Amino acid sequence: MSTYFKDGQYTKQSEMKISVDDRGYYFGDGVYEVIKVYNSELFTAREHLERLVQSANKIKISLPYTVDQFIDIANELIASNQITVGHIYIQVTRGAAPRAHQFPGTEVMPVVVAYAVSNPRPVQAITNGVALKSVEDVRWLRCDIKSLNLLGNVLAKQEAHEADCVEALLHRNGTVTEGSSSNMFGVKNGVIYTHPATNLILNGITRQVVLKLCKEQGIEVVEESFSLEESMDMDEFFFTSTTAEITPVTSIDGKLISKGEPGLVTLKLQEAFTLEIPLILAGK
Ligand code: PSZ
Repeated sequence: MSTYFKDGQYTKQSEMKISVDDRGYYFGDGVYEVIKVYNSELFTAREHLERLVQSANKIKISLPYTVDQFIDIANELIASNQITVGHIYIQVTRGAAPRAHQFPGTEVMPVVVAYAVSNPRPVQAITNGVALKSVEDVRWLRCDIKSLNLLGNVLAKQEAHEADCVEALLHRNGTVTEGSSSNMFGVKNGVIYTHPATNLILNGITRQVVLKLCKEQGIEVVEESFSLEESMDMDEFFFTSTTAEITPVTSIDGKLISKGEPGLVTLKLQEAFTLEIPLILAGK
């Protein structure tokens, strides 16, 4: 039976109580983070929690805990649930109050929930690559906020799954933005292209690790948007996220990319990423 954290208390999941008046439930009025755990240790936790602070600031929620307190909570969940490889989920909503769109009074406190789950690295997808389906990006214009309001992402992912694809390749009027839960990268003539970190994408922590690795490996990166048409013509394609790490793309809308196999630049980055995990865990 897994232990969850809510508002300062550790409780069995089956005994957790959340108000039906929680604004997360009514409006998706909150923010969240997913932090990977390797070897029972948090990976890039500070980067994720600093982004949580920024997301909360952008929607005017003041977090009840500091980054260090969140790290303590996450480590307690790893220990009490005996997680070796998995992830921590943390969400903060604006609190529980009778339903009204405007913010409740300052007496209403944000509600913090966190839990830990075991899940292995997605070895098969990472090794063999996966298929993408292009889907129009109809989300709002603040995709830089990691908000609980995920309906656009949910519908895009479902559309991809219904087409037997693992992820949706989102585009606004033909310009590629990101995935439904990932950042997208194309490789052409040895140069990596990815959408700049604007309001139209979430600036992924894995994206930032990959950009750092590119610099170290001497791989040129151009943070400029590209079209869906250009995507089809890339030599290689991959996407990144906390759980997907660096997942190669072998087809887009049924058209093979890089002959349907992970490309060499992608493989080089995957190797560098795997080597980076113990270094980051050791704080180097
Ligand atoms: O378990 C999963 O499927 C996860 S864990 C995190 C994500 C998926 N995705 C985060 C994400 C996202 O939701 C969107 C819209 N864009 C990019 C990303 C990648 O962000 P990082 O690398 O920080 O996880």
